[in-house]
Amino acid sequence: MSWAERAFGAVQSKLPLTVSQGITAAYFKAQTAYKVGSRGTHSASQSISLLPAMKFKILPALTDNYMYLLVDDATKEAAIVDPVAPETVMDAVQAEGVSLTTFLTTHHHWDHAGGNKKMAELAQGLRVLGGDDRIDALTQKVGHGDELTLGSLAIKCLFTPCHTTGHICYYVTSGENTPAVFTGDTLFLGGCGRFFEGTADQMHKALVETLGVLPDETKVFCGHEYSLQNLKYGRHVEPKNEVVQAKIAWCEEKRALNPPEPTVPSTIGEEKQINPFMRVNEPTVQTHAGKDTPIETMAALRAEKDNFKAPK
Ligand code: GBP
Ligand code: ZN
Repeated sequence: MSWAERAFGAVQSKLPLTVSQGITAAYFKAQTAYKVGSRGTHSASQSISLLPAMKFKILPALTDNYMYLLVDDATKEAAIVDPVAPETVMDAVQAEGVSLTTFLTTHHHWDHAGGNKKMAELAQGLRVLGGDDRIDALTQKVGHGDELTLGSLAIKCLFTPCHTTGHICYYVTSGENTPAVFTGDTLFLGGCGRFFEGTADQMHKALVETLGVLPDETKVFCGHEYSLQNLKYGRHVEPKNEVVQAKIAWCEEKRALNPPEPTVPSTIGEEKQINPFMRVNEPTVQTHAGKDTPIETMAALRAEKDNFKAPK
């Protein structure tokens, strides 16, 4: 862990919320200006259609965050996942000609929920969903299994505490369409979030019992572009896993473009083949960890990944 991450952990746990949010906001703004410049973005924005009903727009924000605009094509009603950069969101809403009615907040961290207040002022009368009282502008606190609709789309809330105690993933379906899930900082492409407020047992439940039972074809839209560093850790855990190696090569191509392209979405089926944290039942992964139960393996992997430096 770097000094900044250590400091962040201390800030998250010890200080009153308003103070810690101010410090965190300043930290993210400084990092973004330093890493991508005041006008730049870390990735190209990209549109994806799961025909006929769902459309997604991937909107990069800060140094490595993703926001997602989710559109019901039939009614042009839209939801935004983690709108940390309100101007970017409003531009996309206008360009797409959609009507924004809903914020889906995955968790209270500033780089996800830090735009809620300003967004709620820019686009009034919206429903703001989330699973944690620390989320700004919340109008509807949701819990496991809660369902809502966005035009013809059905959205189901999946409670996945561990990275934070109130983390929610949002599972979207519509008839015969390929389903999608927004996983915030619980499941990343090839990795998972740090256990800031939870245990290995909880992450195991989240990844294996809650997300891992979704249909294999489900598209996974996660909260950060961490794919290459995660996959390089995955290669360290399972050096002989050829699916991991192929995915590293594919991600390297995407990230070498100018501007770099997002490596999201993956799918649940793919994650089960490449993500060591979803593979804690595999003998290869348990052997690497030197453990013989999935939960001990999960704890050992997370501890090792916390200090892992991916080779360039
Ligand atoms: C990286 O860029 O190398 N591995 C990251 C380090 C999510 S953001 C940053 C990090 O710790 N990111 C968090 C995480 O869970 N990563 C998964 C992993 O490292 O395997 N947050 O808002 C995090 O939730 C945050 C903010 C964390 C500021 C640290 C700081 Br400093
Ligand atoms: Zn987070």
